[in-house]
This record gives sequence, C-alpha cells and structure tokens, in this order.
Amino acid sequence: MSNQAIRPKEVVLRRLNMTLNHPFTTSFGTETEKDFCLVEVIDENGNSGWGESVAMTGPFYNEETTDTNQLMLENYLIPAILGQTFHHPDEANELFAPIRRNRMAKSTLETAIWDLYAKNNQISLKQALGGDEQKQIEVGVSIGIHESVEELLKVIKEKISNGLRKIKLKIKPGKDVEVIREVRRVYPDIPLMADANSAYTLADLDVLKQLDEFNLMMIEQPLQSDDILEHSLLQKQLKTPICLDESICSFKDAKEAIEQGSCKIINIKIGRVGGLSEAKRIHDLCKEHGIPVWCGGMLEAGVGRAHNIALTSLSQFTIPGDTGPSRHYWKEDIISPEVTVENGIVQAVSGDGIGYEINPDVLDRYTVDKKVFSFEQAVMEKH
Ligand code: OSB
Ligand code: MG
Repeated sequence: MSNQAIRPKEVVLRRLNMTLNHPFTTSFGTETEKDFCLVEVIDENGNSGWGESVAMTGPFYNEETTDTNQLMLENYLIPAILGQTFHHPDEANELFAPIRRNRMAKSTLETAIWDLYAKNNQISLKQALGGDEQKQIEVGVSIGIHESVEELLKVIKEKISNGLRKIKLKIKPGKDVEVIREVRRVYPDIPLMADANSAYTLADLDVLKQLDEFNLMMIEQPLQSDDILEHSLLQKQLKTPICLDESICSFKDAKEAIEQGSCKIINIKIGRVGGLSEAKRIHDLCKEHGIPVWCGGMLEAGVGRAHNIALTSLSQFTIPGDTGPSRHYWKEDIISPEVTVENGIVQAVSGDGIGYEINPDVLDRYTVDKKVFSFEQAVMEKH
C-alpha cells in the first residue's frame, strides 16, 4: 500500500446538540439529548477526516464531559496536530502520550486522522484497520431502564421483530432480577444480556448470583467503574460471563483484566480507550487470548457510528454490537446515507475512509458553536 503522509492544515471544531428520539436511562442517569464535539481535520490536499467525541454532558459514565473534551481539543490537542506530518495514524497516539488520560478527547481527533489516512490512500477505513470489507456486521440494541415491565416488553418485541441480534437491558439495584425474570418468561431464548454500569458492589453478591438463572450472554460492568480486582473475585462466583466496559481504558487494563480473570468478554469502545489504534491493540490481545469482543455504543451520531462499524470489521468482533440504525436514535442523522440495518445486519456502504458523507444541511441545523483553527494562525500567534 502506498503511504500518503497526512499534514493537517486546518481543524474545524463544532459543537452539536441533537435530541434523542427516546430518553435513555441507565443506572447513572437519563439522557434526553446528545451535546457533543465534532471535528473535521483538513489536510493540505483538501481532504477532510471526521471524528466525533463520545463524551456525555456530565461526568457520570466516566470522568470526561463534552466541556472537558472541548477544552482539551482547543487548548492542547488541536494545536498539537497542526503543522505535523503523520505517516500513520498510530503516530497521533505517540504525539498525545504526554497528555494524561482524556481519552475521549484524544479519540475525537485520532479517529479523524484515521479517516483522513484512509481517504488519502483511497481505501476504506475497514481496510486501513485490517478488517474484512465483506464482513456481515451484526448488531443489537441497548434498551434503557423503563418504569414498567409492560413498556419494556413492548420495546423488546419491536426490536426483535426488526431482527436485531442481541437485546441488552440496563439494570440497577431494584430493577434487576424481577425485570429479567419477566423478560425471560416471555422470551426464553433470545440473546439477552444485562448492563449495570457499575451500580453494584460485592455486598450484592446474592442478587448478582440470582441472575445466573437466566442464561444471560453476559453481565456488563457490574462493579466499580475503575475496578479490575473485585471483578475477578466476582467472576469466580458467577456462571454468567462478566463483560467489562468502564474498567477497560487501555491495552494495559485489558491485559490485567484478562490475566486476573476479571472478565470473559470485553466491550471495546473507541472513545473510552483513546482511539482506533488502542482499540485495535486491545482487539488483537483479546484474539490472542480467545476473549470474544463486541463494539459498545455511546449514543453516537453518524460519524461515531461509522467509526464503530469500521472497527467491527475486525475478526475478533464475534458478538453483536450496540451500533444500531440511525433512525433508532435520531430523526435525521448528520451522515448520508444514514446507517441502516436489515435483519440485524448493518447495510454496507462503499467509499473511502468512513464511507459515509456528511450531510451539510443537517450538520448546520444541529451546530450550536463552530471554531476554525489553522496552522498559519497558530504560527502567527506564536510570534
Ligand atoms: O454502558 O454501554 C454503556 C450509552 C451511554 C453510556 C454508556 C453506555 C451506553 C449504552 C448505549 O449502553 C449504547 C448505544 O445504543 O449507543
Ligand atoms: Mg456499558
């Protein structure tokens, strides 16, 4: 593969606000809208790479927020890439290494550089990552906590009839065993899992053990968001496989979790681990250890969704991910075509990079703030 160097010349940082079709409730709160940063990295050839920040408005899933991401991008990350030459997107990781954590902020730019790299080399992002262009990408849906089980059952019925391949239910103390029991009574055989978003402690062992009765594919992140050790103690007590989400922020975390037996499955989220290069390293490690992985979602708009789809083309993504159709989340998405799913399979698009175009009208409609950073301006300000 010829290797076109990337020289970012200008970055457009937008802040968008989009209303979710349905409020989404987890053990840490309810989201009604997505307020997020979107970057466009423009190089000297005039190509654009796109990246989306998956941070939430408040610091409740992890410590990052939309505001902290914007600040890190404006003050540190965008100035760091302007005027640089990248021969491969992995170099963005090295460039950002002196800046501690802030992984979602870094990922916003890093994923845009990957898109730009693929576009400059006239290949798809799937190909650039080493994925299988033809892979059938299976997806499921993550369903928030509902007031009533009747409501929840209605949503599940609709999603199953649409052919989605996995039903993930959010749980929290008091909204767990009885809810799952009811769902299993109506649907004894569907691929079903539960996500606790860190709502339990080892003191809840009795409740967590009761979940073993329901043949769940996995329980996601039952314990503290930064824990690895206690999950290994819990996994020894449970038949249900534990899947880690919040606890895995890096390759090193994944290595520790696998070596300690803290999980049998890993949910890889690009933003949480700092970008596609790190996500791929974690994928490769899991493959080496026979740990199945799947791609988690963060209520992304189209750009984040497109990056998730590209990542999922890697071979160890063997469990259906969260990357559902745009229409499940949004009245209209910022990409064209929107992400569509038929019988649980993401419909393929062709095109270099992420493979989807940005829809400029929709983009403008949801943009609440926009700033342009250029290399020339950065040089001038230094003098
Ligand atoms: O824990 O996977 C999670 C959404 C926001 C924050 C955390 C999580 C989620 C989801 C939604 O489960 C997945 C999606 O549909 O994008
Ligand atoms: Mg989760």
